[in-house]
Amino acid sequence: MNSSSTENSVTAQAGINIALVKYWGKRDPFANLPAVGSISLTLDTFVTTTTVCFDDGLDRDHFVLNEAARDDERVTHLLDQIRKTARVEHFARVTSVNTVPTASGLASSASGTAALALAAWHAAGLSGDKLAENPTFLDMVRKGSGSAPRSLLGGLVELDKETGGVQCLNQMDDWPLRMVVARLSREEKSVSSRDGMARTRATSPYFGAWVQNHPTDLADARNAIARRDLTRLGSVMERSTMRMHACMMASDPPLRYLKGTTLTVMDRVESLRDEGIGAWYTMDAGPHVKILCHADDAPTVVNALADYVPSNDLTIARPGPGAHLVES
Ligand code: 2P0
Repeated sequence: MNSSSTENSVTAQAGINIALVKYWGKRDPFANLPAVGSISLTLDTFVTTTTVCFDDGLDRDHFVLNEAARDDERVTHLLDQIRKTARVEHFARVTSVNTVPTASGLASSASGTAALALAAWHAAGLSGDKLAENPTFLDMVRKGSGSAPRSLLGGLVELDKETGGVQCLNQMDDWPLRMVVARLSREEKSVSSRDGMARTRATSPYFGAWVQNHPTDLADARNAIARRDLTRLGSVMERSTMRMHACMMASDPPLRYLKGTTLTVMDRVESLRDEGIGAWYTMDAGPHVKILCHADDAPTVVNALADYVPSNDLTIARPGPGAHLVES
């Protein structure tokens, strides 16, 4: 690669993805291989846009996130892997703009890792399309964040537990689903997903049952997607969500990401269903609630939550594309 310049500056963008069938727990913490597979929906609304430039004028990596300089081990580690693969020695300037609340359980690590890896790969002069099928690239992305490989592809995506590979199950071009995102906090989570998963695996007596029952959730979700059966898919999503939270709550010390407002919103979603509106909730490693519904029902869901969540914190997200390069 040529030395110092900004001509190798590359920008990539990736959306967050929300798991419908959840990933929680690792079978190999070093390789960051999951104990279970997962199925997610990539969204178009909360995205990370990241520019990377390797520059021989730098004496260390510089990372700026939303205009604030940060030291982030995961960024440096990913850049180290790219440098090794591309035989590049220069440090990098990384500028990232995240429209997702960082580290609050809204999957910012997935969109952030996917955008960083894609931009850095190309900025280092590495080539290749279909990177979501490239084992070296996938390995780097997964080590950065276990859920990040899912953000490489758009629509409904399955991550295979055995291979770590991802595949698109449905591009969602002709299935108008929406995720209503109810943001219930701006606080950073107190226990990272990585630490939470390790604690759950080490101490929750339900971890074995979670892993053992998981293939049924995956199979039922795949089946629902193949039939475009939203009612079935929503039910499986809620079941997987509650099984994951039950498993982590049984850890020692207990791990609880859900807040009182989370339960209030869950109650309202259930009562919406009693009123005949197809809406289903899911929560990740944070208090926020994401509600899956048909596009036609999304405004009704938003109205129903208006008494509990400020309108600025309610967003109707559409299915989005996979990580892609954009003009700098
Ligand atoms: C998921 N979560 O499937 C699950 C549901 C949170 C709850 O993947 O340690 O930041 O980097 O593999 O990807 C969040 O975990 O964790 C996550 P690491 P990651 O979306």
